[in-house]
Amino acid sequence: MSKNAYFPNVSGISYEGPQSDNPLAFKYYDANRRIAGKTVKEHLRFAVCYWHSFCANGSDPFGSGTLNHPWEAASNPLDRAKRRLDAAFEFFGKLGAPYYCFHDRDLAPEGETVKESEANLRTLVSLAKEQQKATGVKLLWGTANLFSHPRYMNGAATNPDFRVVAHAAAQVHAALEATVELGGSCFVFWGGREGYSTLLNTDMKRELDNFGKFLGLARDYGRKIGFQGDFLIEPKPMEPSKHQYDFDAATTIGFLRHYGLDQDFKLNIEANHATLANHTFAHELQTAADAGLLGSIDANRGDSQNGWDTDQFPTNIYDAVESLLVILGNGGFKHGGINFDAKVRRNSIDLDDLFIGHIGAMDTFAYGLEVAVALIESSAIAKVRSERYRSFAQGAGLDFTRGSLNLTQLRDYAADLPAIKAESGKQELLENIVNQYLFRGGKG
Ligand code: XLS
Ligand code: NI
Ligand code: NI
Repeated sequence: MSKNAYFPNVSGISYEGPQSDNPLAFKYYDANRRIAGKTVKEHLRFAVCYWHSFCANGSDPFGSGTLNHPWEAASNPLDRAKRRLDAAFEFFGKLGAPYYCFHDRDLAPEGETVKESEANLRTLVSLAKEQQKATGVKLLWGTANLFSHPRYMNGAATNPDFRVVAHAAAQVHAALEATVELGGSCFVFWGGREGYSTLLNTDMKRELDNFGKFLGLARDYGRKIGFQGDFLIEPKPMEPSKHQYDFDAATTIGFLRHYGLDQDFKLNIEANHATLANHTFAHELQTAADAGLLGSIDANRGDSQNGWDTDQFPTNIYDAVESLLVILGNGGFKHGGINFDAKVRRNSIDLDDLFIGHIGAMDTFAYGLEVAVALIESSAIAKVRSERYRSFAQGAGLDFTRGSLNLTQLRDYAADLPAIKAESGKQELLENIVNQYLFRGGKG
């Protein structure tokens, strides 16, 4: 297949700077620019997601597909998968994306039997391996789609029917092998239908125990076949289930610790899932980071006027700054990266729109990176924040921090205190500082 078969109008996306009017050029993402000790590309580790970009056809609950992608024009599912792979790698190369992510069923079609599905996946994995070698594009993470097929309507690892649990295990078994074969850095579990609709038919304790057990088995097999990266759980509060077991970061951290999985599993935090849980993206990232479990992110955005996973491309530079402050504050990504779990709107039907969506998102995070680095280097925010907690850095406050005061000693300390003078939280000042760096474009 020619390297120019599906996107003939686009030769490649390059950096042209903020003054460029070319919609098919980066205005801010300058991949090889060095900042804070690394290139922008190394900091951000962008990944294109296979499902939204190459598998989805724009259908929604009210209407059928609108996108009519040329790579879908084959009647045999395996041929379609091969064409899709060619289109995907042509796109990754032209965009300059260093990574991609997939579900097993994005890459290869499900067969009639477990064995047939495994064989289909192996066929596509060997082709993907060749493409990776030829282009240098790498796999950020793989995952198993344990939610689309009707057999999973009552859950996968948390299904009340053991046969379905075993089927889910077979799928994870193969998806792990695929991920290892392709050198993926992470393996994700998004608990699509791991949850329930009504307690009247649900034994929640059993389902959670089964889920914990299942993930432990996946970890054991992954490690056995040489997977050294992070296993990741992607929290989401709802949709498709009414109650999802991995509601948010805090819930998931408690789950991982309870089942002894927190040494191997970290979190993949998605922006739109955070807002669905009534949190900010930054809150979820910080919760994961504070637990030592921030692994990777799914970058996208929701819509503030409605309550579902609209998976739009992220364009909000303020959010990008806030999230990168947490990510950089945590030492940056190790195995993870920024996966664009985002799709063009169903009326964005030009093939160019797929590039344009990614360009905007990559520019947003590149800009956010500049601003976040400048803010961190200036210590403007950190100074105000540490000043607020200075009373814990000395005297009785330090003793308390070290755990050497009991409740009576605290009482005695308080009894001797003169009247406490309250201090300002300085929120507006801090918000203005963030804006000040945004106005300057992050350039100190
Ligand atoms: C759905 C999830 C899904 C995961 C991968 O809401 O975001 O796309 O990222 O299974
Ligand atoms: Ni996601
Ligand atoms: Ni999502």
